[in-house]
Amino acid sequence: MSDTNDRDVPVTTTDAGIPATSDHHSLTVGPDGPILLQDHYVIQKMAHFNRERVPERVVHAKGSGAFGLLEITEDVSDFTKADLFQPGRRTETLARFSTVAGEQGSPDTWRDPRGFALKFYTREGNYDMVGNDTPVFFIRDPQNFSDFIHSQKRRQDSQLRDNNMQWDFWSSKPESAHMVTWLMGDRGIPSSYRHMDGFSSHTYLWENAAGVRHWVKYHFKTDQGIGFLSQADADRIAGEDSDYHRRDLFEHIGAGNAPSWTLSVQLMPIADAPDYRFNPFDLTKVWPHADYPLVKVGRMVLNRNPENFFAQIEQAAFEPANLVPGIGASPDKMLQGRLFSYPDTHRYRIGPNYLQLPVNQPKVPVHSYNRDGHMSYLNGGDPTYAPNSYGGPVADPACEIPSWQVEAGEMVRNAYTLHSEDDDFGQAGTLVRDVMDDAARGRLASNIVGHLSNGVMEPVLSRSIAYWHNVDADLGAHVAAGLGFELPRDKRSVA
Ligand code: HDE
Repeated sequence: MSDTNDRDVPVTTTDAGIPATSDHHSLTVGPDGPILLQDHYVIQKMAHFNRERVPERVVHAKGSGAFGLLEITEDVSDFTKADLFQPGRRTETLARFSTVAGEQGSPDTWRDPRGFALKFYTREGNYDMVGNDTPVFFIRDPQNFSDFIHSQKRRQDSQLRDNNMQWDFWSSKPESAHMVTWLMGDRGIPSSYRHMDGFSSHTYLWENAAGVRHWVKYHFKTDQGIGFLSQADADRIAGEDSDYHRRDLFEHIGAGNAPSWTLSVQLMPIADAPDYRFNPFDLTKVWPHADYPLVKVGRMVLNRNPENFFAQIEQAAFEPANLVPGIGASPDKMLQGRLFSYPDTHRYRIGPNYLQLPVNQPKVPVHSYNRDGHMSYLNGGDPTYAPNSYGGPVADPACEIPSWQVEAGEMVRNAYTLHSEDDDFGQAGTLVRDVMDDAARGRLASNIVGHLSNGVMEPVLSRSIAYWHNVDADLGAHVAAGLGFELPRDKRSVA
């Protein structure tokens, strides 16, 4: 039986590999009669079609990805023993870039942070660095995450997005000011995924072979240069091509124009943290480069498009808890929350054996004691329990990921202990006054006024003007004037 026909193409089959006898007609009684239940092929096609969708990501639903390599060009072995960061090491990599609040079909050019999720298929298992295109985030405690996202997505009643909701949340949470300044500025709408930076945002922990530890923050600086879209251009493009960034990435890589990023890190000796002038684990803050300059590590190149978007990108599962020896977490409460949330979302969205899917499988043998579960096909053989007397795998204490000294204390629900310069508006003001130039400040004010002019009402409006006044008095005055407000001075303190 040949498995090709006279046109030398494969013969259509059912999912069981059985040759199909027609690509056009269901099996009926006579040409005009009813379809027969025994037409297993047409039933399988219709039934499978009804089951093609898996739940989209609850955040970061719209995204695109590519494969490539991370190459370590410098020697940072004094700071970490992690194998993938050793001099000269080249590691296969998967990257997925995304917006946050939009659904799968939403425009790539909406104003939003961009996900910058990386999976490194290292020789010690998968290491996932799941960051964003901003070095900070809106909130400090994971308990607020679902509330924050609810305020950015769609209303319960109209299913419409609502700027008033967004500003109600932001202006009620002054800790969001630094990130909202990034978001309302030029970085809020990158011109392409190739023209944006990536950051760990969180602080992680590195340990070298001698056990010396440093807190670390990652910076992936685009080698293409930062590019951004004006609000007007982004709005126009959203109507012309909702997949503008997806198309750009796919077509540039397809044409051999591989984008790259230079990886550098900031390193803080572990002993510096307790007395540093602000909490170095506070995700709403950056570490000034004057205090902890960038140390170059290597280069990431994305040079291979996915062949099957659903299998390789839609089902890709990134998790900050995938930490390999030499790299640890940190007391950052947001990171702590994420260590749980990502594998939880994958078990729900894809299934308990999501790590057996080719795109999520490590490139090294797996010897875990897990077994069975839906769609299992890789679990190892017996014994499936430890300890055992029959040659089962044995854990290696030397591979413990680095940790830190935790002071015992009462169980409390509190904000972080304040450091001398902990505040909510200082770094946002520095970003506006010292990092942005006049033109960027002008675009920031215009973007804020434009966003606040769209459906935001009292008491949110006045609170939002006070919020911007607290970031920077001139900016606050520009925003107030842009909205036709002249706020009495005493009204300018934010709650
Ligand atoms: Fe996420 N985030 N996140 N996030 N996040 C998800 O996991 C979560 C946060 C980021 O391309 C989800 O697979 C919590 C910060 C990226 O597949 C979910 C908190 C940063 C992606 C989740 C945060 C990120 C996600 C939804 C507050 C930058 C897309 C789908 C503690 C440092 C990854 C999924 C991809 C996706 C949880 C905040 C980045 C729900 C609980 C901060 C790039 O698990």
